[in-house]
Amino acid sequence: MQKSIITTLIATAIFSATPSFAAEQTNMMIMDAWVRAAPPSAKVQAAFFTVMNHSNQTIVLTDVEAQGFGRSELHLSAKKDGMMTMQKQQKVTIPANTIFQFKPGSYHVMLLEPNKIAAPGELVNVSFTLLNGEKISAQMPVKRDNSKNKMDHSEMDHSDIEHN
Ligand SMILES: [Cu+2]
Repeated sequence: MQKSIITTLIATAIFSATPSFAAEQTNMMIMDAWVRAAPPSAKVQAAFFTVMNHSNQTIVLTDVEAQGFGRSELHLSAKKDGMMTMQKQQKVTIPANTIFQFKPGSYHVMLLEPNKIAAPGELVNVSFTLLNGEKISAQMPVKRDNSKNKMDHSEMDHSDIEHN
């Protein structure tokens, strides 16, 4: 993994006309990550976490994949006409020197096509691809949602909404 990152950075430095990311490895941390527990029959799970961008440059997440899931997507939830909806994002931009939250009702990672729904206590390895080609991954523990309005949100986010 380490080697492939270095190779990517070198390749970027040589071939990119605008090597703005090539000078240093992306200084990004993923904190407080968790995957929301779901019934074994669920079709999707959502992952939440905090991204700390410790650099003076924008970080752009362009893709995400998770072990044990056929497909994963960057999503944004929003309230529209009193209904919670969510949309796939082609990218998520983390401004320089910012703490950016993926949280219920907002940005999240949608884990689709589970081999089997991840149970509380298990870890899901989630890996992000950045615009500069770098990959950053995190182990995200599965936890039950303790928020007050979990019923509303978990049901709406995961059962009533179509994913395409
Ligand atoms: Cu979603």
